[in-house]
Amino acid sequence: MRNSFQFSGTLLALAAAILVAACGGSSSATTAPPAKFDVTLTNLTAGQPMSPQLAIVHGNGFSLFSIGQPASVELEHLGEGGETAPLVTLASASAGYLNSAVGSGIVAPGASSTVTLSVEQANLASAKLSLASMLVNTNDAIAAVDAQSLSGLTAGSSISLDLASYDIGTEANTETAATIPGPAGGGAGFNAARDDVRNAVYLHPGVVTASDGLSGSALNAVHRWDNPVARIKIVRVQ
Ligand SMILES: [Ca+2]
Repeated sequence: MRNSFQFSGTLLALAAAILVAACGGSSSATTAPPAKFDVTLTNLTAGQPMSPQLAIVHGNGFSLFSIGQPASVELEHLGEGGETAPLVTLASASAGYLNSAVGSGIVAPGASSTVTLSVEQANLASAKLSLASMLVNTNDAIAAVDAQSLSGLTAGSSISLDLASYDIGTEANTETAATIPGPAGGGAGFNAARDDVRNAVYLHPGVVTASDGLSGSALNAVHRWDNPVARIKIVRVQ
């Protein structure tokens, strides 16, 4: 009986040790869930629908564009035709790429659209958000933010940013219907030609429109804008 009792006691102690080890192991092996961000784009313009926004989270090693430098062909696809896939391919092949999301559809003037992005905790310190959307009643205008840091956002906090418009410098601002893919023109999007005043990204000077006498322009006064053209709100929801 004594031996049996000792044996049972040993088993109990062993079981307790395993339980403690299992609990301890489970606790230490649990990694914090990824940070999660809701990014909402609001179109502030009167007459410029915006293409589905592309939001990219990245570290060092990726840049959407550089002022004064030529746009990538992939950004040209977005800026002339609202296409996001080429830029997603470019970004995802870069060293700093973390995640991306594309809006669900055209963002009408006054409307908003939200995408959600996750970032692993280990990558949070260097995480940056870049976002771009085409003003579709233009030749090659985008609303954009380049490399906004996300590292300072704690769970439950948010920041809002006003977005300027950029001319990506890949297409002359003729404003003709044939060159404007949005509803004001119904024309073509991307073409490989680079015929802008300079082959570089710069702050957009705005549209001239037929209302101000630009011959052949498919645009009128409602398509004009002043900066900012959009606002984004970044909420860290987790
Ligand atoms: Ca242009």
